[in-house]
Amino acid sequence: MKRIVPLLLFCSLLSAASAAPPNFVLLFADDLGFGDLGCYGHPTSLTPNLDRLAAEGLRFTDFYVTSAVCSPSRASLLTGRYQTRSGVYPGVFYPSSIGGLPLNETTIAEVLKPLGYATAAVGKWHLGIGKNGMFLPTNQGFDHYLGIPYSHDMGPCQNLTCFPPDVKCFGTCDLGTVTVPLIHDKHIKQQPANFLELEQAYSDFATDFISTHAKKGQPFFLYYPSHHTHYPQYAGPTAAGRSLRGPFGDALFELDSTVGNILAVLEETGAINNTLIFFTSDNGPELMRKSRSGNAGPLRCGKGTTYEGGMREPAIAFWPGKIKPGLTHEIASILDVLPTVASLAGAQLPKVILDGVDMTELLINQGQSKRETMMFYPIDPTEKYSLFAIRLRKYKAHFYTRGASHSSTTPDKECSLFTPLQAHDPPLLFDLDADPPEHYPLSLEGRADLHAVLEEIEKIKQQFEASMVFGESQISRGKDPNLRPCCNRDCSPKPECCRC
Ligand code: CSN
Ligand code: MG
Repeated sequence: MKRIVPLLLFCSLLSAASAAPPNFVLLFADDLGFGDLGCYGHPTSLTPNLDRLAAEGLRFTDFYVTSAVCSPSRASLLTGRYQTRSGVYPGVFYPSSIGGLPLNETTIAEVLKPLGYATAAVGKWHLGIGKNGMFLPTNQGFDHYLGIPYSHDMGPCQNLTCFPPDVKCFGTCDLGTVTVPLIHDKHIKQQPANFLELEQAYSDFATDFISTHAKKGQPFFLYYPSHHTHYPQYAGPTAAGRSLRGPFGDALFELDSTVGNILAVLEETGAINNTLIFFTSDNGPELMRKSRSGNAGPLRCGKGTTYEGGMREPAIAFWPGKIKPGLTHEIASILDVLPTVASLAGAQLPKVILDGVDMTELLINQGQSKRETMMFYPIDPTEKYSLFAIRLRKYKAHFYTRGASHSSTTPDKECSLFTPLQAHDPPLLFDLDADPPEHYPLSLEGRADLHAVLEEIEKIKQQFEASMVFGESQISRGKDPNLRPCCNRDCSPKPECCRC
């Protein structure tokens, strides 16, 4: 036996050395909650392909984002760092925002480029455009980009094409700004974007990219942050009316169909056994949209809040032959994607403070997570208030709670916009294993064990806050209306004339 072990080790090292570097497909849903997928228990969602990834891959129950809104969460996913470091706060970028994810931040795409990876992003960027498109994906490590660079409600949408075309879409979105552009690399391809054809265009772009590089034998990284499931929901002719759940369900089904197309091309090209597919979402459901909202399942509140519903997300890791089917209750985060990708590819980590940990052991051997804590920043972090909550193992302590406009209209008043900031001293403490919905704060009376937990959390908080250097806020750099994308550069009157 003793002689066999080194031999096995030698063989596996040899095969690891000769194996082609793995491909990565990173799927990121928008405003999709913990309870929205069929495989997370939603009764009327139609998500056969995502459910397949879950059935044949590893499904997470305790996976976290770093912000209950979009841009900060995306910054953390692509950099492995809390948004406070990169300056992607408070709130989100707008079409006329001056700032973006700083160019000196290192994205996953930039981590992989030196190893010869082909890289592409398709969908919702939302990390800035800036002057001359300086913050677009093609300046952040992606060879190619096709997409709308911010939320698709950031433009007039009362005429957003729904299906069938005579069905009026819901709401009006942001009037008075440019209609949403579809950008290819750095150029506006279409304005306004045609939502009836958008998913097909994204799917074709994604599958062409995979097919081209798989056939060449070049390793690839595809990042697909989808617009789907964000308000206002849309779906093309093959998806509209297909789910029992209405417009939200149809949008989710259309996204799921693209996942199916991606799986099919990975299978056809034989790349599937050498590809890690990772799926999660940017923040919890926008409950203010009522029956057109996502769903946080058993978790409290949603988008905009630091309750679990705002920041705990569905997550699935799929890699046939490498990741065994299963379920994990380990704590993990979008922060951990960059270190994991780097480790699996054999890439160098950026020489900056990283907040993520390598999940390889957890993925491949269903081992323990290296992560014991998760920090919860509000959507507008400041050095004064700093962390709103910390999770340590199964415990979560809230130092502050607050409702949010995005989570209003739920029967739970703690989620509502009209519930102002409340400080908690001692912190509200929950046992998330026993009480995932955070309904029953633990009584500390006579509980030396819980006092010890709080003391430990307090120490972690002090250490973390003392070491956190806030990057200059990129979103507070403000707006310049001239930066709004316009396909008809010198036309007037703007923004109405920005149509091509
Ligand atoms: S988000 O959604 O971009 O997915 O977070 O479309 O926080 O003020 C959030 N916000 C518009 C949005 C505005 C969005 C905000
Ligand atoms: Mg979002």
